[in-house]
Amino acid sequence: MHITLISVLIVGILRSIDAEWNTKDYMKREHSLIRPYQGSGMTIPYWDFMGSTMVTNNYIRLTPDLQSKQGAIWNSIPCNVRNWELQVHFKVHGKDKDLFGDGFAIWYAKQRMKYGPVFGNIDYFQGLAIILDTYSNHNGPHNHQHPYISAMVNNGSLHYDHDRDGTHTQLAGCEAKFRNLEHDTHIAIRYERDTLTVSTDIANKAAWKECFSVKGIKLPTGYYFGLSATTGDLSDNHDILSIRLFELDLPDDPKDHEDRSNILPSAAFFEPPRERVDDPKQAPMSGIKMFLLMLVGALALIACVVIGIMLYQKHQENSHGTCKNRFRLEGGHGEVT
Ligand SMILES: [Ca+2]
Repeated sequence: MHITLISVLIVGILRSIDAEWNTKDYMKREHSLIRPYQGSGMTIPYWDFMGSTMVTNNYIRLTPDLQSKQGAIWNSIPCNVRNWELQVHFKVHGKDKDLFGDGFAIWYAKQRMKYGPVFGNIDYFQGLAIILDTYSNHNGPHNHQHPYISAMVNNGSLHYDHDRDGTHTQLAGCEAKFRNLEHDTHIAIRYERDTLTVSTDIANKAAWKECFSVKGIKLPTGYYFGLSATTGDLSDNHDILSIRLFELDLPDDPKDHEDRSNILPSAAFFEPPRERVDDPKQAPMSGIKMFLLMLVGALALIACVVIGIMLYQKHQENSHGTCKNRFRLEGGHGEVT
């Protein structure tokens, strides 16, 4: 009886470990939101909600598929984890096949529980925004398709420009067709050693696909996680099924003990506005590749010239030699006769 119970427990523990990325990464319950959502009464432990947000047994609906709604949920505990990964299981869906919006955003921000124009949160925010934009606002030439996932880091001085879909303040982005899918859709935001990597699992393959990765991102500790969504003239259901925060186990990170509580959010690299690079991660790589290719080319050219000269000299020597031999042979004949 006891043995069965223990083995069931062990199997259960092993399974739960297996489901995570790294066995040494720890899920932080106080920054996560998993079913059953509700504690005693109507409250959700560690989370506050506002606006049109509706909590059901199976999902948290930030906005219904109705016009002019905004809703949000915010973690009530500041996050003091230095290296983390946030995994969000979401579902964006609606009646209309062609007309829908606006999308939702995942925040790691200083201020929480505020209404505003940026997907239901304040403009000039401080922190990080991962924006899952389903509606293209700009009328000019499009440099990418929607839905579109992008990242923005703000120290409080930048304005999110809806008319340009935030393209001139984004760090990086990728197209992602995550809307109205029958299967589960997930996004992972990984912040590890000042590198921000956003991946999606929207192809029903149970595997992460990298959307983009940006180095040189400095985020303070002590900010709050939140999710917000808005609808305008166009609408969609923006549902959150679960939020899981993992503390990444990086024993070799020397900066792990550096105090990050009072720094301002900053990003070393910004994408040039309007000039969409196909893959932001490969942009610096191709420069190095080009240089290496040119170097190899130059070396090959020098080698060719040197070998050419050597061959020419050898050829000259050989032809002289042949002449000499012939002369000797002919000479020899001459001597015999
Ligand atoms: Ca938009």
